[in-house]
Amino acid sequence: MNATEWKEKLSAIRDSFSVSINNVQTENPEAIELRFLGRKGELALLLRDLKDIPIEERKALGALGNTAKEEMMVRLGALKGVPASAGPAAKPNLDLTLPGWPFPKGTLHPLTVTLNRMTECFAKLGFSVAEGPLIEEDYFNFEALNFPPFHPARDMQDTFYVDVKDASGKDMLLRTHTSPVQIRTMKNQEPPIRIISPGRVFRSEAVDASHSFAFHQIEGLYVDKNVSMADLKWTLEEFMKDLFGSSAKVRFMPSYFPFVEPGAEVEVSCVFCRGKADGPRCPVCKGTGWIELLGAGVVHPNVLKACNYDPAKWSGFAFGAGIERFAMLLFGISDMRMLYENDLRILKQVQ
Ligand code: 2NM
Repeated sequence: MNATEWKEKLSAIRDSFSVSINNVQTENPEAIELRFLGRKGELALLLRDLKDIPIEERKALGALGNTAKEEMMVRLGALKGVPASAGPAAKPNLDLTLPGWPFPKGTLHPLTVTLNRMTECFAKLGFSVAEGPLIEEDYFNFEALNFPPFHPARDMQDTFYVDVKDASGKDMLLRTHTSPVQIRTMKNQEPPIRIISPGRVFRSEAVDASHSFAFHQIEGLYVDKNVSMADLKWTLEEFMKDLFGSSAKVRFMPSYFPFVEPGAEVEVSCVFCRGKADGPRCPVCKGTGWIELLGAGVVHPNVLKACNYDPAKWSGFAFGAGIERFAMLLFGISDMRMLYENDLRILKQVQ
């Protein structure tokens, strides 16, 4: 037999296979399978004949034969109710009660979990979330926030400037805090205002265990009639108790931020050693019993004026915190850089 004859024979087998398949009412599928695909079936015999054909043609013919065999199997399978594309599942001994493939679930990043928990605490107190652009104008990031013209925080070494100018011809910058979101909100809305603004901020700083040039902040703002330092203290106390447990205490230490007066650094009682002076010195609070976690204060009248709020009518409090610092405390992470390295041992520890 030569190659041409072999091909003709293959073609004839396919034709009679088709005829049988179309007459399946009179011929059962098992009989068709045996006749064409069985060990001594027509196709097997034809493939055996390949040995008489010169080697250089044999390969191509073998491939044709195999294609024909696959087609026949698929068509027979369809008759038996097995889907043609089912692959391994088409095997007759399929046990549907076996356990499925492991399908590992992803986890939320510790920073996301921390932010979600903080947002949830403030949501209960009536704060909604506000967001804004990462690339800001000098006006929203500094000027409206009562930064004096030559304040060191405006200096090139703290702020990343971008080679794009705003409408007033000043270089745009990467926001150094999320306060510009609060300014934008106040300019667009009348009091009462109760918002938190979480998001990424940028500062030109050397990276170490507690600093990064790109980190995350959450800031809060409440403006209404007669809002005072007492409201601020109550709000932050409630927040800390919710996040760290009901025994958490809060204390205020006087501090300075251009956009508030008075300003305070807010400390929470150490959640690790609970302020016990005996025993080994606590590495988190350094034995002081207190951890500095937020900056806060009563919104400066100049900030309210910049937003066209009358300081005689309205007052407000504001606060700001780094989300990384909270994440490190909540999940016992000692080095901020671990939050950015995507080591699965860090990523998988939550949930
Ligand atoms: C802080 C500390 C104290 C703050 C102030 C304002 C605004 F827009 F109302 F003036 N937003 N955030 C603020 C106040 C932020 O972060 C350490």
